[in-house]
Amino acid sequence: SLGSDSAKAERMFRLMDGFLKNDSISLQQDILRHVEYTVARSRFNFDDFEAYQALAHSVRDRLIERSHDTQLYFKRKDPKRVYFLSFEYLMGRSLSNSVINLGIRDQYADALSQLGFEFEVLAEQEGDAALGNGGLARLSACQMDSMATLDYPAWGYGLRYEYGLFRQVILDGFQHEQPDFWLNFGNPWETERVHVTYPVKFYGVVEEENLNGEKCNVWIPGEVVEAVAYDNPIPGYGTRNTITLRLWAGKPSDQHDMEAYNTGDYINAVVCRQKAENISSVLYPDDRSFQGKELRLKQQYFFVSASIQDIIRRFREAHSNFDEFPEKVALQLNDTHPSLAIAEVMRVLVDKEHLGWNKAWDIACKIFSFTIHAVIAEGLEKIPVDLLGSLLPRHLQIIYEINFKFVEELKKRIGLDYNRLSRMSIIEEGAVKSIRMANLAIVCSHSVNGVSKVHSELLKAKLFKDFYELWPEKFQCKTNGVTQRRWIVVSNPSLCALISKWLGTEAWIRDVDLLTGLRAYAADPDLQQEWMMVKKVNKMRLAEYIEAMSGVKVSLDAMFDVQTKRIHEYKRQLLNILGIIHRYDCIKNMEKSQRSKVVPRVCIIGGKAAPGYEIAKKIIKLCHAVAEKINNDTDVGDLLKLVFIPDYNVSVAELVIPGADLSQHISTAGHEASGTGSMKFLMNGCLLLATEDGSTVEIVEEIGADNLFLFGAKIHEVPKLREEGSPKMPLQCARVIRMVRDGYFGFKDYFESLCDTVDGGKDFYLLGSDFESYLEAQAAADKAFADPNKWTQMSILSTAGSGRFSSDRTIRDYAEKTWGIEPCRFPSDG
Ligand code: BZD
Repeated sequence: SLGSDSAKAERMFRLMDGFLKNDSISLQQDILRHVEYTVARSRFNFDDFEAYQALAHSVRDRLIERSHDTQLYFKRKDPKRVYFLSFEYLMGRSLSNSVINLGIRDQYADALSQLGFEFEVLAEQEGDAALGNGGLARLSACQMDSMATLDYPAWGYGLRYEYGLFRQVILDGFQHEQPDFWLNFGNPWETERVHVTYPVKFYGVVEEENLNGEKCNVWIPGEVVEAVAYDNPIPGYGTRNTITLRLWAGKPSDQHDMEAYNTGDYINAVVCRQKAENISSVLYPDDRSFQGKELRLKQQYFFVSASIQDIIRRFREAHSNFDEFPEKVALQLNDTHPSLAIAEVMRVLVDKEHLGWNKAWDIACKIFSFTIHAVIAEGLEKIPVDLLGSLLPRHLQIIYEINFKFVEELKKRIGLDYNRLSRMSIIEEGAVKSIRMANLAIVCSHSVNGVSKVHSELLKAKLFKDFYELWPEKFQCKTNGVTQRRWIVVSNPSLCALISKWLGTEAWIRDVDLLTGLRAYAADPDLQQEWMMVKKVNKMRLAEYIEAMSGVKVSLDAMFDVQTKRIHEYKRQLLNILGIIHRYDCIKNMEKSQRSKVVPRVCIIGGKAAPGYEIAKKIIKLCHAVAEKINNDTDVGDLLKLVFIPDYNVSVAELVIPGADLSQHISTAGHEASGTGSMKFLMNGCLLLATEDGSTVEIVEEIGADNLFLFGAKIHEVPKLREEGSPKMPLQCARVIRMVRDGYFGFKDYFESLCDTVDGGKDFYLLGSDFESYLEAQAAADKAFADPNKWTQMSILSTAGSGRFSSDRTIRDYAEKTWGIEPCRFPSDG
């Protein structure tokens, strides 16, 4: 009989035959069971995609098991938890990453081969989860992997967009955007929690009510939308811990529609219900700046409100006194996008929990911390007061109150310095009165950080100088990092095996500092030989992909020179293209006898332009126009090729990065907050050609200036160079611009405005003044590549020095110094 709870649990465990097993027969049985009953295909007749689906479902079962264990364990231990709030996550594919983190990749590969399938081929069937734009979103994904691996009691919260980042299609060299309806073929990783739903309110009015003799504010909403949770398991590596990324989707709220049904307008009521789903339907594809659009604001509040309700519900399961809230909860704001959470926490504590304002504020100030990813004031989010007031009337009142109290306090500290007071105010007066979300986040957070050393210094010296002077202790630096699990183990298995062989251990996968052990062998001819072989194999893979995508055949002996990232003027893909034109021009004008000295190059560019970003789109077109000319010039042949890789995303990055010899990170100094692509290339033994910007400065500290190719103006030189204008555009630069202007690559009129950005008198991004030193750095790279042993040594040293740029280091730093949380590891070996 089922007497006690533990007897019940015991019996259930026996009925289920213990946990899922990972021997080859069990895995095969599991996969076939999913083919037959989940995918509903005959196990005697299913294709690769169906095999992938079944495989994914069998992996998902194992993830769910671990996730249950982890959650129960957290519940029992009740540690302080961190809640990571991010509007965007670029997870990419999950299959390979999951089986590697679960430690059962080889078992699966084995099981599949006995069924006549190849693991790698099935893994290719998976589409990317692209719920984000660029660096910020991929960083969130890397950090989730580290939080799970380091056993931190963490949750990620975000939005489940139905349309992820648009797919880039190139027609005639022009970018076109196509919707990414990524859920079309189902998503085996997520679990819909139909019972985890919360109402989210919008519009309406605030009324004052009398509650036991005390005045209190009651918000009567005009619209209510239900948020439903979709849970995505994030497995750690070498641990049983599996944490959750909870994404919210909109669904209609029954509550709200009652009246419409009663008045008989049935059709209209049903149509209105659908509006609710629109909230989470599409990701904004622009990573440049804030969007003062109502839908964007609705998305932000929707995700914040549902997350806060969920966090408070979990807290209440074990606690009744909000004094304990800061001991149990840390909330991390990933940029300003989720910073309405501050007003929401205040609203809940004051209006619903009836805590006094000061007490509520004290709690809020202890739980929030804030990461800034922007560099310039224009990149900071501002929300028009009118918009906020109509959508979230109570929140506007709360923000006014926060600001009033802050400014009063400030006056006491700094006196009546009205200029400074108005700069620091959360409210910006002016043509469009707005809320400065960054100011709100800084005022409330106990920690504010930049994402690299130079960025954090810039925040203190420029963007938030006034705040730094007021609260120097709040300002921190947390240099970004990326996860070596995804960026070496998953994407470069041969390099992974080689590293483990030479270090004599796989421990570096969890303890990445061990990579420095490779330094001792950097000059060893045996390692160099094997290292070169690995690179060759990866270049081969990439070359095949390039040929399939663009029809261009490339030589494996050439240097693969890659610049892949979002297209932005400040990232200077244009400088790269102008450099390529210069290289082409030089080859054309060279004596034939001299050509044997040219180091052959394959230049690879990839990235998406925001749909409304005209100049960025012109850069893409120019790249194609130049490629067309060069690649069809038989006279130049293998000495130079240029290819544009369309639809760059996480899974394409996993193929491109391991195959690169050289990668370019050439932003105008002072414009890239950190840059994380460079870290992935570095881990894969790719040499960097870079400006001293963002995290490159720290990469130089780690691997030494001799092991990469630096060029260009330094951060402190930029303002002066800009003031001077571009007094003399170097001849070489002027010449290549002229070629574009003269129609050498066609589309002469179309490129005019693009050329103007360089030689039109302003040259804001300093292409002209950096051009010569860029060419010098390129020449130095050519020279180094001509000596394969030297190059390989530099490559080994790059990987060896990449440990500091692991997100494990970043997350440990946040956990220990900012969140005040400790690992909470399920007692098992993983
Ligand atoms: O964040 C990027 C920075 O530009 C990089 O320098 C930095 O390495 C990464 C990670 O810290 N910022 C973004 O990716 N920003 C956005 O994607 C974004 C999205 C929406 C609105 C504004 C910016």
